[in-house]
Order: sequence, then structure tokens, then C-alpha cells
Amino acid sequence: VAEHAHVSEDILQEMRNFNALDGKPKRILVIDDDEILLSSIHHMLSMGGFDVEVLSDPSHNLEEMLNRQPDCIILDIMMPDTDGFYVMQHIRNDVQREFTPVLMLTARADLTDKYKGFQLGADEYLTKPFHFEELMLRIKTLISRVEKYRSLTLYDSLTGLHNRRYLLDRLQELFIMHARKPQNVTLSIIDLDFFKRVNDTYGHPCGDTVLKSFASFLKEKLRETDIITRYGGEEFIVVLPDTPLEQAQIILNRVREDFSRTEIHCSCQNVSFFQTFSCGMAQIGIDGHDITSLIEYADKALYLAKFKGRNRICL
Ligand code: GH3
Ligand code: MG
Ligand code: MG
Ligand code: MG
Repeated sequence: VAEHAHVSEDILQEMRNFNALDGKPKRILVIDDDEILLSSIHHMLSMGGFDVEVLSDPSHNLEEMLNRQPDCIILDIMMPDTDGFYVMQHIRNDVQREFTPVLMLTARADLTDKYKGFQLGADEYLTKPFHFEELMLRIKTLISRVEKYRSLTLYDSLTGLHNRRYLLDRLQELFIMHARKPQNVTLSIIDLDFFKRVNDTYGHPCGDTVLKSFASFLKEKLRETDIITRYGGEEFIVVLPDTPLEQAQIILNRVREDFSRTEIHCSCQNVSFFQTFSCGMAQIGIDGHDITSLIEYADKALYLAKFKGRNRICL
């Protein structure tokens, strides 16, 4: 295959910038039986700062490679033990991969093949021989779109925390993992105390400031691996993986105390005040065997915390 292996320095630089954006290079999975092609794609994409993984025989460890959650997949059609259409179908079979961009890269230039690829959910279709510059630019666009989509649908625009939709996706994953191998996962529902008063006393913009300050506070106090979400209004849900209930209670109690002593300043009204929260906790597998019952359990505990006088945690 006479690929046009030359890539201009401009485009390479564009790719390197793209991959440096959030400090995590984009992971590309290349599935093709042609070892020479694999190594040249590996070489060129690596020059653009991509994190490249190759798979020459998808009849082996395809699932394992897909579980490593590539940001984009480059997929051949003609392979000895399986064909790309089958792999395409397999990729889209899992909802987790519904939006993973797939670019089919094949010697088959028939329109019917191309249509079949698109019908199965391919995002792009390039025929060999191809230009590396075109390949890279298309990959970049595909990944950017998905990232934009994710940022719009999985984050809360006021606080920048993840939103309810994201939380439910992650909980679903955690329940599946828990069914395979039980683990200590604790869920906490946090609700700000008498928050309506803040709005009533200082106005809605001040209330917004409190929500934003609280979000930053949580991010600062909890770990990178903890799932911190705005569940709605002035309610937040925090999921601590690998943390039994007793330990989670200690952590959240520390957060609660620290927060209750942190003065919040609202510049729009030039006022400072204190805010507290109440919290209800539950553990996956013990207090709930599905998402709904787990959240219900924690919600009941939260209600108890409110009932007992607020600014406290109940199990
Ligand atoms: P409790 O201690 O029982 O939780 O009392 P509360 O006042 O916090 O509870 P309530 O549910 O009565 O009030 C919640 C308030 O949160 C009412 C609503 O206006 C406010 N709120 C919800 N979302 C936002 C938001 O995005 N910004 C602002 N400023 N306020 C919000
Ligand atoms: Mg092939
Ligand atoms: Mg509430
Ligand atoms: Mg409240």
C-alpha cells in the first residue's frame, strides 16, 4: 500500500497540541491484519502525540482492548479470521461504546461496503491508499465532537461538577463490577441546610455562589477517584469507591466540619456567612441491590439527618 507517509510539520504540531490539551493523550486502537500498515500507523500517530494500540487479530482479545476505552478506533474490513463488519457490530453492541468514533480504513472501495459500514454505525470511511494527514485530521474532528458532546451532557454548567446522568452511568458500571467481585462502595447524598434562606435573604446569585463554592470545596477535599456530582438543585451525591461505610463516614464528617467552619463570601452582595449540610449514606450491596434502592436508602438516612437537627450525617 503506497500510503502518503509524509505529514506536514503544521499538522503534526496541531495533533501534538490536541493531545496535550488535558494532559492525557488520545488513545487510538488500530485493528488491521496488515502488520506493516499497523507499524506505520503506529509510528505516524505516535509522532502526533497519540497513544496508539494495535490489534492484528480481533478474533483474540478484542474485548480486552475495547475495555481499555479507546477514544477512537481505526478498523480494517478484510482480515483472515474475522471481518471488520462483524467487529463494527460488536463495538456498537455495548451501550458504553455507543459514541466511540470508528473510522473504517479499507481497500474495499465498493459503495455497498461503504454503506454497510455506515449502517453498522461507522463514523468515517477511508479507502487505502490513504493520506496520513487526512486520517489524522478526521480522527481529531471525531474525537473533538465526542468530547464536546460529553462535556455538554455529562457536566453541570453552574458548578462544573459531573451531573446526574454521569452519576447514573457510573453507578451502573459500579453495580456490574460489584456483581463480579464485591467491593466497598459508599454513596452519600448531601443536601445544603436551609438553603432557601440564602436565596431569600441575599438573592439567587448569592445562592449560586454558595453552590459553586461548595463544589470547589468538595473537589479540594476529596480524592481524584471519588465521584462528585450535583444531583440536582442544592443536592450533591458523592460516591467513594474502595471505601467501607465507617471509613466514608469519617471522611464525610471531616468534610462536614471543615465546611461548616468555612466562611463563604459573596461578592455580589458583599456579605459573608456560614453554611452547613446534612448527609445520608448507604453502601452498595448492603443497603441497596440496585441504583434506585441504594439512592432511596441514602435519601431516607438524609431525611433522618434533617429530622435530627441538620448539620450531621446519618447511615
Ligand atoms: P432543608 O434544610 O430542609 O434542605 O431546607 P432547604 O431550604 O435547603 O430546602 P428546600 O428544598 O426548601 O429549598 C431548596 C432551595 O434550593 C430552593 C431552591 O430555590 C434552591 N435552589 C435549587 N437550585 C438552585 C440553584 O441552582 N441556584 C440557587 N440559587 N438556588 C437553587
Ligand atoms: Mg486487511
Ligand atoms: Mg433539597
Ligand atoms: Mg436543602
